[in-house]
Amino acid sequence: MSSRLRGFEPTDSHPNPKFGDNKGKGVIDLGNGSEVIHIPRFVPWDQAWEWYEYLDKEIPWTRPMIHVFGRSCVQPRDTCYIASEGLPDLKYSGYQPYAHSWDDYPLLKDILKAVHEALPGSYFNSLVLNRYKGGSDYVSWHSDDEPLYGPTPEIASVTLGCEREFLLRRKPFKRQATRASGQSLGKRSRESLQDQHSFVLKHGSLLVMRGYTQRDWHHSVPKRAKAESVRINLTFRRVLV
Ligand SMILES: O=C(O)CCC(=O)C(=O)O
Ligand SMILES: [Mn+2]
Repeated sequence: MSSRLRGFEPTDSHPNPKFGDNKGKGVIDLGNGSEVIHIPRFVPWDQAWEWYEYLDKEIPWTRPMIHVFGRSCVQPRDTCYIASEGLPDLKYSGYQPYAHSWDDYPLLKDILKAVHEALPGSYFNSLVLNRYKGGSDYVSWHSDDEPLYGPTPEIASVTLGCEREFLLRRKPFKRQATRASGQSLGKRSRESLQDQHSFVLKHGSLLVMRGYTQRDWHHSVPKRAKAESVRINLTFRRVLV
């Protein structure tokens, strides 16, 4: 086994190693029209490592300055933005990333195709790539609720390399609204109104957030104290035109 693979041994095999193998797919109803889909074995192990190697080397990663809560800081992960031509500009935390072309990175078109095949009816035209170089790189609590994605964006997130924890937390005003309503909830409703969810996003996995997840929930990839290796994340979104 190469040193690249140390610590990343697959915990389960790929009995049917082809694209779109939805084995292990889980659909989590978050309630109130929000939904998460988790496909742990979206892409076969070796294929995912080929993608990782290419992206780690070829993507023009940057670590920009961003502005959060009135303060400037360096974004705590590398990033790159890809978008189809003619879309409105993306801007977040006071930063407007340069939109690279899909044509410059043919592999990204292949990955996009695989994501579209796994999610019939979906359509993505932009991609935010993130590279977490170790456990101290992270993304803090936020939602991808920029107006250019519309009210119910679908966001498909592929993980390559080191696994990381991904957290979802219901936004506070929703929790207050639910309690204030004073309704008595049945067992199923209580379960679907759980306020936090945690996923371990493994090498080759796909996580999808749908419906009102961005309106009603925050998500984050927290820091990890123990030393970790590099994780590359691809977050596909649809910018409305
Ligand atoms: O790395 C991840 O899994 C999430 C990244 C993310 O939330 C974002 O880029 O908006
Ligand atoms: Mn996000």
